[in-house]
This record gives sequence, C-alpha cells and structure tokens, in this order.
Amino acid sequence: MRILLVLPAGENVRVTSERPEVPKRAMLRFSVLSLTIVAALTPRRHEVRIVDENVEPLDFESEVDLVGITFMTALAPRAYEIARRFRARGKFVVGGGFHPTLCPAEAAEHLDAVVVGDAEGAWERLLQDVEAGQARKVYVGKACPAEDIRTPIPRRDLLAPRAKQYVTINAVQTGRGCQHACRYCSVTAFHEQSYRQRPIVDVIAELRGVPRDFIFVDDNIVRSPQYARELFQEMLPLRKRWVGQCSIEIADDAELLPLAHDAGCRGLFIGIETANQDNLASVGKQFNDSGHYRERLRRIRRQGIGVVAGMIVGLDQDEPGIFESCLRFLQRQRIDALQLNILTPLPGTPLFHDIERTGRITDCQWDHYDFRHVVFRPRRMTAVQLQEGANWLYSQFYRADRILVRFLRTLWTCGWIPALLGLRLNLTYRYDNRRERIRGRNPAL
Ligand code: B12
Repeated sequence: MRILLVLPAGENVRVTSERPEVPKRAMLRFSVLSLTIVAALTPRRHEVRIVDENVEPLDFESEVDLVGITFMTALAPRAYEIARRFRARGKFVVGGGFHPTLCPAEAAEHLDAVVVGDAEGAWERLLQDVEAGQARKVYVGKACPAEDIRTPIPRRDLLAPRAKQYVTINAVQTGRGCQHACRYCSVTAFHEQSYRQRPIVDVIAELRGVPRDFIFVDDNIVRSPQYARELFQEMLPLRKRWVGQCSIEIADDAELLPLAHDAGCRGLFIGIETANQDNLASVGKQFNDSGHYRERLRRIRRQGIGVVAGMIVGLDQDEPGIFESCLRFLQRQRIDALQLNILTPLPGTPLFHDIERTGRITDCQWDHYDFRHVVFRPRRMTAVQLQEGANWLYSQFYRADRILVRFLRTLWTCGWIPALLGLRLNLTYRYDNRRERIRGRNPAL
C-alpha cells in the first residue's frame, strides 16, 4: 500500500500551496517522533511518506491508499478536515495520538479507524486487516504497564529532506508515561499513571546513530532515578549534548544532577507551574514543593544546565495580581526561558471533569485548547483578565532588554552552550509572540 502519514498544523503556522513560505520559528519545530516511529513499524513492502503541515503543503490529490494522522486536541479540527477530504476520495483514514486516545468515540465519528494508545502492535495488526479488507474501528495498542517498550529506531530519514526546517529531527525517547498524577496532565491520563522504560541497550544503540546534539522528549527523563543513573553512565563515552524535560526533583539528587551534566545535559524544561503551594495542591503537584524552588533552581543552573520554566496561570488561587508577581518570581529565580500556559482542561484529564462538573467550561472549540486561549471560567478573575494578563506577562518576559540581561546572566552562571540555546529560544518565543500580536495589559493596574 501507499501510506501517507500526516502531522496537521494550526491555521497560523500551516504551510499551504498559497502560502508556501515556512514560518521562521524553527526552534519550536522538531522530531515528529510519533510518525517516524509509526513509519518504522510499517512493513517494508509498503511505501511510506510523511507530510508535516508545519513545513510543507499537504496535497489532497496525492495518490495514496491509506492516510494516518497524528493529533493532539488543539489539532483535532484540522485532523478531521483532512480526514473528511481524503475520505471523500474513498481513502482509508486512521488517527492516532493523544486526542484519539483520550476521545476515541469522537475520533471514530470522523475516521475509518482509531489507534488508542501506543502504535506498537496495533498498527501492524491494522495494516494486515486493511489489506484483508476487514478493518475494525478501534485498535488498542496499550502495552501492559509493567512491560519494557521495544520500539524500532524511528525513520528519521523520511524527515531528512526538510531537516533544515527543524531545530533538530533527532528526538529520542527513553520511556513513556509518568509516575505522578497531576490533574491537568494528559500524559498521566494517556498512560494511566504508569510508566515504562526502554531497555538501556536499545537507547544507547539508537544514540550511537544520532548526531552529537539531540533532544530527549521524555516527559521526565529522571522518572526512575536508578534508570537515569545507569543511562547517563552509559552515555558518558558517547560525548553527546542534549536538552530534555524533567521534574524539579532532579535537584534533590546530589549524584544524578552532575551525572546528567557529564552525560551532556545543557538545558532542562521543568514544570514549575506556580509559586503557590495551594495551587500546586489543587492540581496534585505538591511534590514540586514551592518553598524550595530557590536553592533547587540555583543548584541546577550552577551545574551548567539552563532552565526553561513551564508556568501555568488561571489556577484556582490566581487573582489579577498573579501576572506581575509571576514575572517578579521568574526574574528572581533567574529563569532562562519561559513557556507560559493558560490553564487548559484537556479532555480525558481529571481537571476537565472538575471544571465541567462545576459548569465552568465556556468554549468547546478544540483548536482553542492550545494553552494560549482561555476556555473556562477562572475562579478569582474574569476570563478577559486571564487572557489579557497572560498575554501581558508573556510579552513582558520577552522584552528585548530582558532577553539581553538574561543572556548575559545565563552565560555567567551556566556557560556558553546554555546561553546560546537560551538566547535562541528567547528570540523564537519573542518572534512568535510578536507574529501573533500578543501584548495584553496588566489587569491589576
Ligand atoms: C515534543 C512535544 C512537542 C513539540 C513537538 C511536537 C511534534 N510535532 O513532534 C512542540 C514543542 C512543538 C510541542 C508543542 C505543543 N504541545 Co507538545 N508535546 C511534546 C511531547 C513532550 C513529546 C511528543 C513526542 O514526541 N512523543 C513521543 C511519541 C512516540 O509518542 P506519541 O506522540 O504518543 O505517539 C505514540 C502513540 O500516541 C501513537 N500515535 C501517535 N500518533 C499516531 C498516528 C497514527 C496514525 C498511529 C497509528 C499511531 C499514533 O503511536 C506513537 C508510538 O507508539 C508530548 C508529550 C508526550 N508524552 O508525548 C507533548 C504533548 C503532545 N504536547 C502537548 C501540547 C498541549 C502542546 C501545545 C498545544 C502546548 C504546549 N504548551 O506545549 C503545543 C502546540 C503545538 C502545535 N499546535 O502543533 C500535549 C498534548 C495534550 C493533548 N491532549 O492535546 C502533550 C501530550 C503534553 C502534555 N503534558 O499534555 N509539543
């Protein structure tokens, strides 16, 4: 069969034949690991192509037999539109990823088949059934939580022709899922609060084949400290450099933190979320322990690792003064870059049920579930204040003078590589915010 795998893109950043230029913000484009893995699972007798709408137009007239679409919630409307147009031409369309897994009934209305959970196992069965003309509607690929994941080496070669449009196509994953149960997080919902690791030999074998600089996309690279220690030890001779994501708990492990640096870690995205402990408790993330942020963040940065903070605004304790106090907090903690998220009740998460039960969901348009739009009624401010305040905070954090000071500070404390990476990320977010005309105003004034 001729198989086309598609990553849809939101309207603002989508490349089309009428708008063929690719938006500049390469720093936030990478990997498409879901599709390169699905491609690697596909038996070689089939022909596979990947189209990422962030970097090339999707041709609805292309000669294909089966279309596979990966999508998160914010991309569901575009995914359904793509499905509708291919199905109108009699093509078989399959969906997989976070949204179809967490909303399988909805997805099944728009698609010929839905893969729930991991592709490994399910995708191969689906292809056989389609060839035999007896495909089912839903394929469940969930592996037993206790099992290791054996996943193939991703088909990065399929992205290679457009590699320049990505910050890197070398994304690597050592495991899936998370041991924590944060109420807003769809990773926990997707993996039912379990996690599985790949055998370290498999990860090392894969790393031997990727260039020196790469990204770990694990949600928490130190979810198992024992595993992380062994992995980092094995990585020492490879002399790689990487960035990743983890919980702030890495700072509490005096052995693991320097080992991560020696294994090549130069930047970490850390979900700090909020400086308010009651807010942390309301979303089940007490383990962040806001009272100890200061010394933990200092330890990480002094180790030569830059910190990108994930922050959430709109939590239950947040009042209109939160935006200014959050900005001060980020400056005081010397955060190297910020990803600001407006609290978003993603379907399938406990947070969604909490907010829905209290009748506070105000917007059901999935493309607004991109962490940039307010889709619910906050507790201690209005939706307009939350939207304006979040925009204001984002644009203030990425003011040109602040970016410059931040660069010098990162250089001084963390060294050249984190400083350059941080600068690039700061400029990307600034560019992105300006392109989307994000300015806002401080609702506390
Ligand atoms: C890397 C990443 C990004 C990157 C790049 C994404 C990319 N294009 O590759 C960037 C930085 C761009 C990004 C941005 C965003 N992201 Co993001 N991202 C991730 C992250 C950390 C890893 C993705 C990954 O590579 N996973 C590894 C692959 C192998 O896993 P997988 O996607 O689940 O795929 C497997 C199965 O699901 C299945 N499958 C998946 N697709 C398909 C398709 C078919 C046909 C089949 C058969 C099977 C199949 O098979 C795969 C192998 O088993 C995930 C968290 C996570 N754990 O996945 C969040 C995640 C996907 N992101 C999320 C969000 C919300 C966003 C943003 C909207 C907001 C934000 N603040 O981050 C933006 C918006 C981007 C946009 N509009 O396009 C959410 C999505 C939640 C949801 N329910 O919608 C996640 C789950 C994070 C979270 N904690 O909630 N993200």
